[in-house]
Amino acid sequence: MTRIQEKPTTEVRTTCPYCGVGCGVLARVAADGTVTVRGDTDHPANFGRLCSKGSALAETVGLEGRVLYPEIGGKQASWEDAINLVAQKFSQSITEHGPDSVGFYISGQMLTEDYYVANKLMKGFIGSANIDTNSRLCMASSVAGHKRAFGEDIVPGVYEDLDEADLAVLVGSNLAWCHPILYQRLVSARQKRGTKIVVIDPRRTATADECDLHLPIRPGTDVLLFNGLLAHLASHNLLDRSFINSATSGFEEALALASADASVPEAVAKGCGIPLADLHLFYELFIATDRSVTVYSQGVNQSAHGTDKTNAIINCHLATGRIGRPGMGPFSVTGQPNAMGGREVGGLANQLAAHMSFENPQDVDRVGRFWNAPNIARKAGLKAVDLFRAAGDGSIKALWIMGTNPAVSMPNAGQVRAALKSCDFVAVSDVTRTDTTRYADVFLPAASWGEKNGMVTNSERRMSRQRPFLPVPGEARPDWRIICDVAARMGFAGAFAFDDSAAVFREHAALSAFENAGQRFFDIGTLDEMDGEAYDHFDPSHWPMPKARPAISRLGGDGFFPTADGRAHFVPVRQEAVALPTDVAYPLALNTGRMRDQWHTMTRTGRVPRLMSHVSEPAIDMHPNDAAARDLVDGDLAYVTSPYGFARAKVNITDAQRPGEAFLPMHWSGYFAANAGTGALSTPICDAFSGQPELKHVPVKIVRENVAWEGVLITRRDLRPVGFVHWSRHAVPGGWIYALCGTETPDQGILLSRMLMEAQREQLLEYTDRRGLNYRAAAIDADGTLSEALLVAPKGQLPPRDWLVSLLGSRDALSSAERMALLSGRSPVPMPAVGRIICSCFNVDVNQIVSAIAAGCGEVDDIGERIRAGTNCGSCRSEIRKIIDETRVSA
Ligand SMILES: Nc1nc2c(c(=O)[nH]1)N[C@H]1C(S)=C(S)[C@@H](COP(=O)(O)OP(=O)(O)OC[C@H]3O[C@@H](n4cnc5c(=O)[nH]c(N)nc54)[C@H](O)[C@@H]3O)O[C@H]1N2
Ligand SMILES: Nc1nc2c(c(=O)[nH]1)N[C@H]1C(S)=C(S)[C@@H](COP(=O)(O)OP(=O)(O)OC[C@H]3O[C@@H](n4cnc5c(=O)[nH]c(N)nc54)[C@H](O)[C@@H]3O)O[C@H]1N2
Ligand code: SF4
Ligand SMILES: [Mo]
Repeated sequence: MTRIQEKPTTEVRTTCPYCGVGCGVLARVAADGTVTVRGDTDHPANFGRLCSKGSALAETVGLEGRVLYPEIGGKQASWEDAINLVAQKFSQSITEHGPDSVGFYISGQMLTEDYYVANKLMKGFIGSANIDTNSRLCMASSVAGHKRAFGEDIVPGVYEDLDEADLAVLVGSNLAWCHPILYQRLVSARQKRGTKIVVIDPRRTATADECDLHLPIRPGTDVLLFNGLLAHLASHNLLDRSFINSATSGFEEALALASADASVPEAVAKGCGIPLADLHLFYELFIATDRSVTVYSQGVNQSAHGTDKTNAIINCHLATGRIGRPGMGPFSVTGQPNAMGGREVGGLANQLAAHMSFENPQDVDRVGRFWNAPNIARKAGLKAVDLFRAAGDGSIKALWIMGTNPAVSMPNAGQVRAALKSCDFVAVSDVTRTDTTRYADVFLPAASWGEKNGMVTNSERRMSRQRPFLPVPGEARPDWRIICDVAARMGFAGAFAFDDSAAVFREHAALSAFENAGQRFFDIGTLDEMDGEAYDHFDPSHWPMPKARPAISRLGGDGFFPTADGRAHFVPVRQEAVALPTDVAYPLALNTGRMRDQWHTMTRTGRVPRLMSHVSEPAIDMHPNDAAARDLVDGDLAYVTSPYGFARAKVNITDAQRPGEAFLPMHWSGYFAANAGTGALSTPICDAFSGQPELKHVPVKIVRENVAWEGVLITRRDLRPVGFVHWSRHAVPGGWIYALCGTETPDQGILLSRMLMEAQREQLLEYTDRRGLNYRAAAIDADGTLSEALLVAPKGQLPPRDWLVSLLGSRDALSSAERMALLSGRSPVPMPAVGRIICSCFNVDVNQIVSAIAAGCGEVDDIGERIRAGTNCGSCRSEIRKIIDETRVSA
C-alpha cells in the first residue's frame, strides 16, 4: 500500500532510524506515492553509503500493519477518551499509592524531544524516577563505566578515529552486521593505511571472518584479557607515565589487582581459552600501535560484569595515554539511533537530566529550579528488570510503554508477560501491533519514521535531524505530543505547553547550559535560542557546543575530565565467574544477538522480502560435536530450555561456534514464529553497577524434537497460526510463506494445516494421496491469480515451492497449464532455481554467485564488478569469499 501525495516532494534530508551509526538519508516521494531513499553524501557519518537495512527503508513506510487510531480495550476510541483515561489512571494511582506506584518504560528509538518530555513528566512533575528505557538492556554498562572512569557519561572519540587508527580492537562487536557503515570505514582504512583489525568474540562472526586476528575467548573472560594486557604493559615498561601522573588517579590500585588477577600471559590464555601465541600477537600489536582504538558493544555491555569489562578496557587506554587524540581511544558504539540522545536527557532511572545525577543534591536542586518543579524526584527509580518485577508484584499499578517491545526483548520474558497481564493499567505507544500491545488497556498510535520531526544523537555524539517527508496517517501523533497531552490532562499544562519539537529542543539545550561553567561536558547552550528555521536547517554537529567556550570534537585529549579532581579514574577490576554457570541439567551456554538484515523484534524489517531472504527461519547455531552428541543434524528442530523458559528453532551446525556454546538470534517475535524468541530463555541476572541484564549468557539444554510432518503455506494473508508445535514465516513479494511442522502423525498435520485455509474453502483445488500422508491445496482468486497454496508431507518430503512462491507476486491470471500444474508444485516451463539471497542490497542469490565463479570470477571484487554483489554496504563480502573458497575446494 502506498500513500498518494498531492504533489511530489523535493528530496528531504533525514537520518536512518536503525542503528547508532546515524547515517544521513535523502528521501523523496514521487507523485504516485512511491518513496525512494539514498545515502546522503554530505552526512559525515556515512558520506552517502547505506547498509542493507538503510537501503530498504523505502520498503518499510507503507501502511500495512500500522495502527492509526487510539484504542481502549482493543476498540477504536477518540484521542480525547484515550488521553483522559491514561491521565486519570496515572493520577489516581499517584493519589492513592504515591508517585512510585507508576512507571514509564521507553526507548532509545524515540527522538530527543520525545525523551525529554517523558523524563520531565516523570522525574519533574509526577515526582518519581520510575522511568527506564530499553537502553538499560543495551548501553547501561558503558554508561556506568564511563561515569566511573570519566565522572560523566562521555564517549571520547569520533568516527574519524576509525579512519585514522592503525589498530582496531573490536570487543564483543559484530561490526560488519550491526554497524555496517562504520565497518566499511574500517575496511577502507585497512586498504589505505593497513589498519589491523583484531576481533574478540567467542563466535567466528562475519566480522571475525575478515579480520587479522580473531580471539574466540571463553564467554565472559574479557576482564581477564584486558587485565592481562594492563599487567603486560606495566611489566614491559610500556606505560605513558606522564599521562598517568598528570591526568589520572588510581593507577597503582588498578595495576595491583590486574597483576594479581592476570599474573602471567600463560594464565590469561588458559583462562580465556585461547592459544598463547595468539594472545601474544594481540598484546604485541597493542604495544606497537600508538593509534589504537578499542570498539566495544554488547559482548561487553550485556554481561553481569559489563561495567567491569568497560573499565578493564578504559584502564588500558588511560595507561597508554591513548585517549581523545586522532586514531585512538576506547569507543563504546551505541546500538539504537538515539541511545545517546536518551542518555543526554536522562532517560535512565538512575540519571537526572542533562548529565546531572541523583547523587549530587545540588544537581537535583538545579534541575528542580530550572523546571520550576517543587515535586522533583530525589532518588533513583526502578531499573528495567526491577520495574517489570514491580509491575508483576502489584507495586507498580500503572505502566506506560513507548517505542519498545518488552514482551519479546526483556529477559525472562514469560515473567514480563505475566506482569503486563496482571498490572492494573498498561498503556502502550507504538506504530503497529506487537506481542506487547496485546496487553495494552490503551493503545496510543504514534507517528513513525518519515512522519516525525526531531533530533537524534549517534555513537560519536553527533546530533542530526530526523525530518518528515510523509504526512502523518490517520490520527497518529508524534510521541512528544502524546506525552504533553497526558501531562496537561494530569494538571501540568504550563510546563508542557510546547508549540513544536523545536521548542522542546530549545529547553533541553538551555538546561544543559544552566549553571554549567564547564563542570558538565554535556553542554549545547549555543542551541538554546535556535529558531524554527535554524532547527529545520540544523546540520549534523558534535556536542559539546557550549556558548562561552570553543566547541571541540574529541574529549579527554587535553587530560581534563569532569570528575571532582579533574582526572580520569582507573578502576580496579577483577575477573569474576559468569553469573549462572552451565551444569548437568543445562550443559550448554546460550549466546544471543543479531542478524545482518533484521532490526530487533522485526516490526519493520520483517515485512521486507529482500531483508527476509538472508535468513528466513529461526535457527540455532551449534558446534558439530554438540550436535552429534545430541543426535542432531542440520535442519532438525531443536527444543531449547533454560531455567526460565523454552524456545524452538532449526539446528544450524557450524564450527563458527565454540564447543559447549550455542547462538540464537534475538529477533523472532510471536508475529514471526511460534516460540523462537530469546527473551523467554534469557536470564534477568544483572550487573550490580549498571543493572544491565546478562543477555549474552544463559545455561540451556537442547534436545531434538521428533518432527513427523512439514508443511508450507504460501499466502497473501497476514496470519498468526495457533496450535502448531512450531511455525515461522517470512515475507516474499506479494505475501508470506509459513513454514509449519508438527510432532504428531502426518494426517493430523494435514487436519491442522487445512484449518488455516478454511476461509478459502470455496475456490479450493485439493489433492490427498492414497495413504493420506501428502496433501496439497491451492486457492485461485476471482481474477484468476493464485491467492494461496498449501503443501503438507512427511518430514523431508515436501515438493518444490519456488514456482508457487513466484506466482504469489504475479498479477497475471494463471494459464490452464499452470492451473493443472499447481498441485505438483512444479512449473510447466523450466525456470532457474533461486537460492538463498546473499547480497540483499542488490538481491543476488547464491546460485548467481556460483555461476559468476564458474564464469571465471575468482575474487570478491570480480564478483562485484560482474553482478554488483557486495559493492554497496559490503556486509556480505565475507559470505561471498566463503562461497568462492567452497567452490574452489569442491572443484
Ligand atoms: N543488523 C542489525 N544491526 C543492529 C541491530 C539489529 O537489531 N540488527 N541492533 C542495534 C543495537 S540496538 C545494538 S545494541 C547493536 C549491537 O551490536 P553488537 O553488539 O555488535 O551485536 P550482538 O550480536 O548483540 O553482539 C555482539 C557480539 O558479542 C559476542 N559476545 C557474546 N558474549 C561475549 C563475551 O563474553 N565477550 C565478548 N568479547 N563477546 C561476546 C557475540 O558472540 C556477538 O557476536 O546493534 C545495532 N545494530
Ligand atoms: N536475548 C536478548 N535480548 C535482547 C538483546 C540481545 O542481544 N539478546 N538486545 C537488547 C537490546 S541491545 C535492545 S536495544 C533491545 C531492543 O528491543 P526492543 O526495543 O523491544 O525492540 P524493537 O523491535 O526495536 O521495538 C521498538 C518498538 O517501537 C515501535 N516503534 C517504531 N517507531 C516508533 C515510534 O516512532 N514511536 C513509537 N511509540 N513506537 C515506535 C516498533 O514498532 C517496535 O514495536 O533488545 C534487547 N533484548
Ligand atoms: S549503518 Fe545501516 S542501519 Fe546503521 S544507520 Fe547506517 S544505514 Fe542505518
Ligand atoms: Mo541495543
